Amino acid sequence: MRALISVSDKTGIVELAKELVGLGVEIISTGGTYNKLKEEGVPAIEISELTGFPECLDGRVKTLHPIVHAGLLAMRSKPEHMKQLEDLNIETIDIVIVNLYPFKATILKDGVTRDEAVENIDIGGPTMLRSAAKNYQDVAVVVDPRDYDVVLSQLKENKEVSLETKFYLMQKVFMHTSNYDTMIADYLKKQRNDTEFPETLTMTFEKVQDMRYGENPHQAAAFYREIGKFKGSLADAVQLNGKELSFNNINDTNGALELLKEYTEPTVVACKHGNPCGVGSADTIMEAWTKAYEADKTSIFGGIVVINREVTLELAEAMKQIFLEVIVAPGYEPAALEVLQTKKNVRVLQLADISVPQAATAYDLKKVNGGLIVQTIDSKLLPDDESEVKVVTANVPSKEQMEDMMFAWKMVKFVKSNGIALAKNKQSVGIGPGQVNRVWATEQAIAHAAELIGEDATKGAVLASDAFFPFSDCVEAAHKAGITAIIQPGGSVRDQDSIDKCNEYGIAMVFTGMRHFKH
Ligand code: 93A
Repeated sequence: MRALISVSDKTGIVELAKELVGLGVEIISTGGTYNKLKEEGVPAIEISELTGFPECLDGRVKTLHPIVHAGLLAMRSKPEHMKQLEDLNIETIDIVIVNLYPFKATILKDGVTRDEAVENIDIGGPTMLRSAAKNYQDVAVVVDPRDYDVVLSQLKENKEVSLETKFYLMQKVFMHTSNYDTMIADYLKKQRNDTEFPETLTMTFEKVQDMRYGENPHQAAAFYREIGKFKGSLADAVQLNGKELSFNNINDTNGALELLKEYTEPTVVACKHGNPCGVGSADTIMEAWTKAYEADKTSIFGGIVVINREVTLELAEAMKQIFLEVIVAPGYEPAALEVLQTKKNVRVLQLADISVPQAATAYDLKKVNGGLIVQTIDSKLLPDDESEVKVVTANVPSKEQMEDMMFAWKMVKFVKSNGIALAKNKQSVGIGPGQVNRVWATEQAIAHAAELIGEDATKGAVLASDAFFPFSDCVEAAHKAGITAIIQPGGSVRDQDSIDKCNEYGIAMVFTGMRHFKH
């Protein structure tokens, strides 16, 4: 029996080879692997000796030789195949142990160049894996070090690897090589930075962990990480306290973080069930917290809080008073962290690059039954051409109103549609998420403000709408509540009705020319 061993990651290989030699297996190996085995006193034949051809081109050609591939692909059950091997003086290879050039580790290195990445595309390794796997009835092919044991134990017990195991190993090979190639294709596509949608879409995600359950306890779930570097993403965060994140935690925290990235000044965002429930911006992070908290002291309970400044002791003490599921911030004062760590259940995460936005070319994927809908992320806030953002009423908004409108506009982008957000002094005062009718969303935001903050909360507030007003009824409702300025995309055939109503009530209205549906 002959085994070909060619591995980049050489952990455990000496022990395995020793065991194989003990079982009477002859070892063939490539340069680096051969040297390692030789150093450890394991007898092996160098690949160039087998092929009679030197490894060349800086190792780009090592195993790419018919002596290797005929030895792997010959079907032992076909007399013609065996006769041909004999005529060509080629011997069969029965076991292949290969792991590939570390393409993933290479692209994850800081400052890696494209050439370095390309040099780490393994050609000979996958070729051997595929040859061996295609001939799985006759060849046992091991690509995962976790399978060394099963192969060894079967060889020890039965002097051969069972057909069932060989089939399992074959299946793993094609899963592995297809993921390897997908990773390469994905990396190269990102290098080109295009937004083209390819004919077939393949992406590789690697499992971080199985989860206790999904959105509900009867749903199974796992978390997969996209391969690459994603600064400012949850995958980049370090957990400092609490249980592992649940499915809903990850989904909600992701949404909260994307919203937070819209703001540069000290800001706190509280989210619940995928919608913001309180947002505050201020000169200090403590004031921002107070605004976010006081916007809705009820819904924040069991919510997600994301913060774009270091958490101070004072802030930690305040957050400790309520039950929060997740807190994410770029840093924590040591004393603040100690306070938060006294609460066993709160998941505390540190995300240094919390404000780094996603690449505008990143995909937003949505699985539907029988398919996948893919779009680029909603990376814009306003149109590139700023002249599209215009005041459409006789009444021109004040500087403060304009600031509040932008504050609310950023927020409403992340409110489920139909979404309405009210703000005053850079504090969210009412949010109407996910209604099937826009006027209901408006009414809900107003009712939220009155119930949670007080009857006067909407007096002098501004309103942001994620999409245009189909009728002037929202303006009516806003006026009744004392709202003085409105920001919305515009673009309805009935825009003039809404403009007229605003003029009648002295409300200032701005059209942004950009819609932000979020379904
Ligand atoms: O450069 S390659 O694509 N050309 C080859 O012919 C080849 N054969 C095996 N890379 C090749 N390999 C890879 O070399 C294996 O997949 C393995 O990762 C690595 C082991 O090389 P060494 O034994 O010299 O350290």
